[in-house]
Formats: sequence, C-alpha cells, structure tokens
Amino acid sequence: MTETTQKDPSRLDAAELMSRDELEALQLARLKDTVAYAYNRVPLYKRKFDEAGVHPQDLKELSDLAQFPYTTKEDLRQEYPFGMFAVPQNEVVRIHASSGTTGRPTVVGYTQNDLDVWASLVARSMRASGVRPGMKVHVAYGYGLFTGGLGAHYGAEALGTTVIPMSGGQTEKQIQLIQDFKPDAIMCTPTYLLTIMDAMVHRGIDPRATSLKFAVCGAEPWTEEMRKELEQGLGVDACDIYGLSEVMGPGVAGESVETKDGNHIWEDHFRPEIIDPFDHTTVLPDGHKGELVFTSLTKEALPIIRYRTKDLSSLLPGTARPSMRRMARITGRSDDMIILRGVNMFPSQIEEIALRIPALSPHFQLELTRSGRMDAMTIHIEPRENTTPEDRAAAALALKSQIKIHVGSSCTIDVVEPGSLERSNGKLRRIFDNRPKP
Ligand code: DLL
Repeated sequence: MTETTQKDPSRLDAAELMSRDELEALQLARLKDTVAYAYNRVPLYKRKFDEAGVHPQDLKELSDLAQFPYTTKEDLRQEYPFGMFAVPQNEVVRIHASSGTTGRPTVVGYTQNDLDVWASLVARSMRASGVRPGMKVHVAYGYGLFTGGLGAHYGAEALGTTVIPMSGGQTEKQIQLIQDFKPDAIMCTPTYLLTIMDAMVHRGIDPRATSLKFAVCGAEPWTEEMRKELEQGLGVDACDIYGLSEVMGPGVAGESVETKDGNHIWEDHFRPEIIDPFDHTTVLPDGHKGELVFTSLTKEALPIIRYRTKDLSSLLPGTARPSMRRMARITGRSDDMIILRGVNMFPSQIEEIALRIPALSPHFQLELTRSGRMDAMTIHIEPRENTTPEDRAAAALALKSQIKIHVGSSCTIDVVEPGSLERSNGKLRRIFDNRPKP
C-alpha cells in the first residue's frame, strides 16, 4: 500500500511526482523482471516467447517490448481456469472473472500484494478525482466476480473513506441510502448513475439537492456530453476511471478533477502501447489512435504481457501528473464497432450527437436489421419529458441529419415514449443486432 495515501491526503504518491526519466527507469527495471518472471513461471509465455524467437534477455530498452508476442483473451480462455497463474494456488488470495459475451469466462487471480497494489491504485484514482479520506463513498458497482464492486471497495478503504457497499441494482434502495447516509461520492457506471438520477426525479427528489459531490464512473464508454448531463443533473464533479480485469480491474488509469481531460495511466505499474488497429502489429507513436495494449509491471499472480484490450484510444502527454501519459477517452471497443454499409461507427458517437439536441435524452438503443442484402440501423431514442410532438419530430430530423453529416451513415430514428427503454443496471447494452447470423 502506498504510504502517502493514508498519511497525508494532500500529498501524492512518490511515483506521481517522478520525472519522466525516473519513471521510465523504474518501468524498464520492472519490465525486465516481469518478462523474465512470466517466462519462467507461466508455460504459455515460455511457449509463445520461444515460438516468436525472443528471450527475456532481449529486453534491454523499453522499446524492445515490441518484439514480444501479444496476449489475448483467447489465451486466457485456452488456459481456463488457472493456467495463466504464476504462483501456487495457496498464494492466490482472490479470484475474479469476466464473462464476456461468448465462450468461457476469463479468470484472473491476485496475491495479497496484488490486492494491496490494486487498492492503492484505486485510492490514487479516487484521490485524483476529488475524493478525500473521511468522506463517505457509496459503491454501486456490482460486487462479485466483476472487479468493479470489490475493486472500488478496497480502494475506498485504502484511501481512508467510509465505504457503503451497496452493489448494483435495487435502484429504490440506492436512492434511500443516498438520502439517509448522505455519501459525498458515488462510484458506478455512468449509465447506472443516469438511472439513479432519473429515478430520483420520478420520485420527486431533486438530484442536485443530495449530499453527493463527486462521481467516479467507468467500466463502459461515455462521452463529454454524458459527463455534462451527469454533472449538471446531480451537481457533482464526475470523473472517469478505467481498467479491465485481465490487467487488474478498475484503477489502471484515473482522471484528475482539476483537469478533467482523460485518464492518467498509472505508468509505475503498467506500460501502455498503442498498436495499429488494422494490422495489429505496428506500434504507433503517441497521439495516434489505435488499440490499447498493456503490460503489467508488478503483478505476481497473473503477470500480463502485451495484453490486447480491443479498446480504441491514443496516448497523450500527462497534464495533472506530467510524467504519466493520459489515454484519450475510449471511443469504443473494436468488438462494438458497427459497420453499416461500409461506414464504421460506435454507440458513443450517437450519444455525443444525440445529447447535443436539447429535446433528446441519453436513453437510446441501436437496432441492426437486414432486408435482402442491405443492413439498416434504427435508433430507438427517448425524448426529454415535457417535449411536444413537434419538438420530437424536429429532434428526430436533426438527429438523422447530424448522423449523416458526422458519421456518414443513413439510419431510421424511432422516437419512443419517455421511460419505455430498458434502464442500465451496470454496463449498458446499447447494440441489438437482429441481423441473420451468417
Ligand atoms: O469494467 C473494470 C472497471 C470497473 C473499470 C469499474 C472501471 C470501473 P471488465 O469487466 O474486465 O473490467 O471490462 C473491461 O470495460 O476493456 C473497456 O472496454 C471497458 N471500460 C472500462 N473502463 C472504461 C472507461 C471493468 N472508463 C472493459 N471508459 C474495458 C470506457 C471502459 N470503457
């Protein structure tokens, strides 16, 4: 656990204050150790390195990492359940798993030290987002195999806050506890925060009048427009937090409340790369958009070498933490990319455009269908309450034409009744693909 987190909240962790040179020296030392550790302890890594003709001793500079093979979700699935673990089972003190949409879950494990590092990085992320020791934190990420709930929980404890482990769902109860326990901060997915906010309005509660001052939201893509929606609706500062179970869980990167300009990657524990999203091999320079790849630098139970996240982003210079690079807001996962008659798009683009139209709400679903050989997309979207039929018709036209202009695709807009679309309980499913399977 980082000492400064608990002793003096106004101070940053030592790594947050390092120069870039110091940080890269630390990364290189840790990277050499991790690559050798993975090779010596995990048969899959030994096999893959040998097949690629690389050896841990080939890693002399940070850029040498590019010679090493990638790790994918498929690798974790093949080694299901515990084949990727680098320590004996009695040193694994926690297991998490992510279900994904198809196939076996991917299983991850943690030593006690891994859990301590994880808690310290969630604490660091929360502190960057404005949360301080002594505050009350309502955790509405799901508890269980998902890393969101327990990850946030132990981070909040490590920071020295009072944790309210509500978990996800039971929205009425969430609201009651927020009113009665008066938390300063809430942690949940952005779409679930929206669900809570809307439910407050329906119960005649002013969401701006609650005790909440900070929201730390992640686990799914969201836009600046959604940030504005949540901040204005709830009267909070809302910051992003990023992570994935294969790499650790929440807290791989966190956003600073002073700058609100994207997540700083905690580079003392993870080495990020961006690779070409088409050829999947070339490492791209900072500033270029592609697929995020992470290598863990300190993990014991499940060292992960060049894990392909499928998340699309780019690496940007540090701001609030100058030596740590930021990742640009994730547009989406390559898995969630919709290809509609040759045009690529993500649900986040629709969110961005819809929320700029005053009569439209952030509640929408994308339905894909096929008639003959033509794919079509219908956007089912709720208007704001108290809008007239004329407002709604005009908003539908505006949405259609803005999507044509900015995304380049034609689609059908179906403005549905307010409150008729399914609400989020955690990670929201936006895409409903009803095209016949090939
Ligand atoms: O979602 C971990 C997490 C929990 C992060 C709570 C933040 C808060 P997984 O279930 O393994 O882990 O899903 C990881 O979720 O590859 C991204 O596609 C997406 N994701 C996570 N955070 C963000 C974010 C958790 N801030 C996958 N913005 C990742 C966009 C995110 N997408």
